[in-house]
Amino acid sequence: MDVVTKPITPFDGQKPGTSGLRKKTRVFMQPGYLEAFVQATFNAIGGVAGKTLVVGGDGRYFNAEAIQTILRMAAAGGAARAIVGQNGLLSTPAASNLIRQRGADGGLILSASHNPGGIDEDFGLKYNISNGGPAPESVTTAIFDQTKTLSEYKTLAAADLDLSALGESGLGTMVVEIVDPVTDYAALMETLFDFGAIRDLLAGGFTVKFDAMHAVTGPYAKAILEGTLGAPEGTVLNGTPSVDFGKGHPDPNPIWAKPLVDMVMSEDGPDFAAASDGDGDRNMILGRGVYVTPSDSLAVLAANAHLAPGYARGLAGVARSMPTSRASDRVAAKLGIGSYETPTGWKFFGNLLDAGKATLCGEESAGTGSDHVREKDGLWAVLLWLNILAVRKASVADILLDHWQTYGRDYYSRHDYEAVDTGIANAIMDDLKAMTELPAGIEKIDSFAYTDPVDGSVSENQGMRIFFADGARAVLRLSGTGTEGATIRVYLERYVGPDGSLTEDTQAALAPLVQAVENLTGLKARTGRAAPDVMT
Ligand code: VG1
Ligand code: CO
Repeated sequence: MDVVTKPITPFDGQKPGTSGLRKKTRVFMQPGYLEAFVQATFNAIGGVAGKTLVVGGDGRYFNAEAIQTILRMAAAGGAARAIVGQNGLLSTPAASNLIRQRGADGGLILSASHNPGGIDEDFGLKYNISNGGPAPESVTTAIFDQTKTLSEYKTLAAADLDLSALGESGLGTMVVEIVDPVTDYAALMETLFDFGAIRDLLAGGFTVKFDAMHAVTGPYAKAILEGTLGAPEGTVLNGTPSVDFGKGHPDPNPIWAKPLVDMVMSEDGPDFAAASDGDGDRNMILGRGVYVTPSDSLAVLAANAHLAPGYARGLAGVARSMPTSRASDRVAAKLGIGSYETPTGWKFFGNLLDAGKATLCGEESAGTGSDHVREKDGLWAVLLWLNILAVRKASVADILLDHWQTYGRDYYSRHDYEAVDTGIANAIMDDLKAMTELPAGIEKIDSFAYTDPVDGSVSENQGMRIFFADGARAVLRLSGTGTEGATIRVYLERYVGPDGSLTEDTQAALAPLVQAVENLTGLKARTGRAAPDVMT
């Protein structure tokens, strides 16, 4: 075996963010850059000798090339086996499932998720541990430390492998196993949901559109929705993955998936529609005439999950990220089960899921999932909604209204200011933190810190929370997935009880809160922005 050791000078800034390392694709393509991060990861986990790794990505530009590099380095490090999705494709939840099902030691997922792809766009890489979930902070910190001191990396002098041929081959002493990316994942879905009931619903004329946004979920959605469940061909839109996601922004929100939103808002629109993101872990849920906010979706799923066979035994608890609205807390309280508030990023749910404290988890950024894997899962959320719709035989709009009439409504929106000057963004956050005198109407401002109830680890500075006297809440935090300047996220929510006014326009309902945040922070004035770039 021709192991080659190459000297390397550390690269600055290889610090994993909310979900792995994300940089411009050209940054990742610099000689040695990817290699440095991969070697740092291998070093941080005590090497890969004898280990089994799952490798796959969302198919974006540089995905296939990066996989070849990773495989050579894993082989040089003495890994026993690499399980790779055919053509280098694996959705993030499917990768998580494979790690678990195959008892792998970990996995490398190549994705910048909802960020656009292409040579001038974004690329990313993250490491998942043996439970199938994103590496916790202890591991990502160790990786970052390694990137600062690295002096060499190991690779193999070997030609590229054919990633399209299913089956096993050898790379040095490592076995490379190319698997169909969909099969195991689809089988898992069938164990959780009543496919018969969903099939009957679809056969009865209930119409569905799923927008794969030219990203990784296309093959999964086609196989499951149009294949197994019998939805008509054409149910899946933009279903062929492309390296630049059709030059789009594979982020399933009302801005980037606007054509789908327009479709459901028209009179002859589908009964149900959904979209997923670049790597298949996010979901946007729509019904005819209605957009379901991710926070509400989590709450509705928590209240109705028992209608699906995989959750018929009930839920152990529900966890949400801190900026997610408190709608799911209300459901948990009524069910008498645990509810948890974690920092942003799926890695913080891993311990709760492993310990059996939470069954469902969700984030306001269109991520929902359960203990079936250790990542959020876009198609899973779609199937759970379909299962619930099949049992309740009501429209999405009716289910949502019924939910608000039971629990009240948390009017909710996130306003993003993108590519803001980093200095200005930091100053806005610092000023908020330093504020000692609170203006009238504000009860408390704090910086969110989290103590993991399972291992006691503490994560500080996870966003500024502003609690208003009338019960409303605003949160400000800086994105950890952007690749250009800073992105300020402003999360806004206001609760109205079951007897209150439940069907106002969301932005109108939140307008006074937006003004209060502006008065407090001077955000728009200081960034020179008239309006947010994205409102979800
Ligand atoms: C964003 C979301 C966060 C999500 C993360 C990864 O992070 O806010 O909820 O977990 O993306 O999602 P940030 O730090 O930019 O706010 V994915 O689908 O992009 O891996
Ligand atoms: Co994603």
